[in-house]
Amino acid sequence: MGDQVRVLVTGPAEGAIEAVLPRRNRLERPAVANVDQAVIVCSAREPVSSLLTVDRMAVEAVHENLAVLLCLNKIDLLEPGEAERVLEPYRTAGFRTCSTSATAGRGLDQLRRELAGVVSVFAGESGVGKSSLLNALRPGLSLRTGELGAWRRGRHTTRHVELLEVEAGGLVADTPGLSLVALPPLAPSALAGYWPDLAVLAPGCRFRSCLHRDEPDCRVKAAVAAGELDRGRYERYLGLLDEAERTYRRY
Ligand SMILES: Nc1nc2c(ncn2[C@@H]2O[C@H](COP(=O)(O)OP(=O)(O)OP(=O)(O)O)[C@@H](O)[C@H]2O)c(=O)[nH]1
Ligand SMILES: [Mg+2]
Ligand SMILES: [Zn+2]
Repeated sequence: MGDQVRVLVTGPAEGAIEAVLPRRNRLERPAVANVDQAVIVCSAREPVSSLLTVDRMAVEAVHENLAVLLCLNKIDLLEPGEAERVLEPYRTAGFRTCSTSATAGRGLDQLRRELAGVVSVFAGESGVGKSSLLNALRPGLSLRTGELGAWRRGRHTTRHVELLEVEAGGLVADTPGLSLVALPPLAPSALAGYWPDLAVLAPGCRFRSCLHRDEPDCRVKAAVAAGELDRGRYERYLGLLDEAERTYRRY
């Protein structure tokens, strides 16, 4: 889905596909090609999204040259100021963000603007409200949405993918998936390159090969200590770094 083709027009309403044009990218889950942006949807209540999952999806998106929009949904369940606290580290990292409530109809105009004219794929844990958001964006659409289970987790309601047209020529794929791409294990030394907030600091480290963990004169660690880099983001980076080391060696 999402392939661009060259069509030979053979009549007033007729054509034949001559060629499938080269793909800019191709995601595995959902299987969509030529995507411009990943909309990573999360929620801070019912369910509480794992930020590790959010960060992992952001790595995958940056790896695939996708623009990232982080969308915090279900803000109707949050205290004032809470949405800002969740989103702030991501804005500082250079990602675009928005906060929405699909059920209370909040933040939808901004989300519409972010989707205009580009091909987006919605990703995020089950139950965060991806299908609900698309339904809210496009009145008349009725994607199935799920009840939350006993643990306030979703139940993987969406099981297939469709490209849907939203405002102003934007196309959106709802997804059943948690992972955007099945990335081969990344080299540990390459991982930080997919974290925009770490990557900008790395040239300040003493060693070019710095992994920002145990090395002396590390600009990244200094930034965490000084409160310039979000500690949560940094710790999740360290977690994925360990994981990269385990899986890359085995690969
Ligand atoms: N309070 C609140 N509930 C919401 C909001 N958006 C969605 N929900 C509810 O959350 C539940 C899950 O919504 P879905 O849209 O099915 O979630 P999904 O992300 O598509 O889930 P999967 O298809 O399983 O990946 C439903 O009961 C929705 O009514 C919101 O903004 N606020
Ligand atoms: Mg869904
Ligand atoms: Zn470093």
